[in-house]
Amino acid sequence: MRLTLVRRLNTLSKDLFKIHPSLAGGSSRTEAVVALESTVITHGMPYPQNLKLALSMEAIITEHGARPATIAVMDGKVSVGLNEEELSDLAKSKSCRKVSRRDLSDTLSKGLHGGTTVAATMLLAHRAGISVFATGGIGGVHRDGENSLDISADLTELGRTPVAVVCAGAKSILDIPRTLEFLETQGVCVATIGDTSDFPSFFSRKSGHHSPCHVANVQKAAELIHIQNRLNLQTGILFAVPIPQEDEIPNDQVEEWLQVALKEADSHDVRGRDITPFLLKRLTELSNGRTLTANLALLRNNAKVGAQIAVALKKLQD
Ligand code: PSU
Ligand code: MN
Repeated sequence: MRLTLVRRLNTLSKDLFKIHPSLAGGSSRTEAVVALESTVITHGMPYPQNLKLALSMEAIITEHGARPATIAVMDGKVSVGLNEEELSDLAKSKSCRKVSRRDLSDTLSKGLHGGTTVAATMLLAHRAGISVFATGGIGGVHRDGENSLDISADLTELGRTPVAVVCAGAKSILDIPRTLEFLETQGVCVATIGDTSDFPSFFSRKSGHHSPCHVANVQKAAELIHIQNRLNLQTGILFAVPIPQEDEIPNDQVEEWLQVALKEADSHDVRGRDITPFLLKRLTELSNGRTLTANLALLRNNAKVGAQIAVALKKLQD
C-alpha cells in the first residue's frame, strides 16, 4: 500500500502505526488534513459528551473540506484516523492512559490503549506528515509552577515539532504570563487570530495579557505557517482563537470555581498528570455543567478554524 500522508514513516517505524484507509492509499493527491488529540476524549470530559464531541469535530472538519485524523494509541499501536467504533471504545474506556511524549514507548510496548496529549499528538502528527492540529486547551506552566516545576510537555513539544496547533488560549487553571514566557524561550510563535490584542483564556475571550502576535484571519494564519515551513524553523506555532462570544464565561466567575477546585486538589494531594483532569472535572461540577458547555463550543469552533487553515495552507503549497 502506498501511503500518501505517511511520508516520514520509514520501514523501522511503519509497523508501529495504523493509518486509517481514508488517510493512506493509492491517490497521489494529498488533501488538507487536521489532526485531533484524544486525551480530551479519555481524560478531558465525561461520556457520552466526549464521544458526541469527537464525532462532531470530525464532521465539522469534513464539512469544511479537510480530512480529520484523530490520533490515539490503540492496542499498542499508534492509530492515525479512528473509526466510530474505536472512538467509542476510547470514549467509554475507564482504563485508558493519558499519554504524553514520555509515555509513548512504554504504552506501545505494553500493548495498551492511550489518549494522546497535545505533545504526543503533535509529534505523531508530524511523523505522519500532518501539519495542522486542532484542540481546545494546551497544557502550560501550572500556578506555583516556579516551585513545583509542573510545566506541561506541550510547551517543549511546541518548541521542537513543526506543527501548528489551534487552541482557545491557555486555561486560567494555569499561570498564563509564565506560560507565554516559557513559549517565548522555546522560540514558539504565539499568534491570536482576529481583532483582539489579548491572548484568550479558554473560557473567556480575554486574559488580561497581551498576545505576542496577531493574524487577522485564517488566510493570514496559513501564510504564517507557510513562511515558517519555508524557513525550515522546525518549531511549532500556537494559534489562539477566542471562544465564540455567546459561549464565553467571565474570568471572575471561572476564578471563583477555580479557587475551590485548586484548594481541593491541594488537600487531596493531586499532582502531575492528574491535576488537569481533576480540575476540569471539578469545574464542570461546580459550574453545573457551564464550563463543559463552553468547552464543547470552543472545541467545535477550533475544528472549523483548523480545517479552514489546513485548506488555505494546502492551496499555498500546491
Ligand atoms: N486542557 C483542557 N482539556 C484537556 C487538556 C488540557 O482544557 O483535555 C489535556 C490536553 O491533552 C493537554 C494535556 O495536552 O491535558 C496537558 O496535560 P499536562 O499538563 O499534564 O501536560
Ligand atoms: Mn504537568
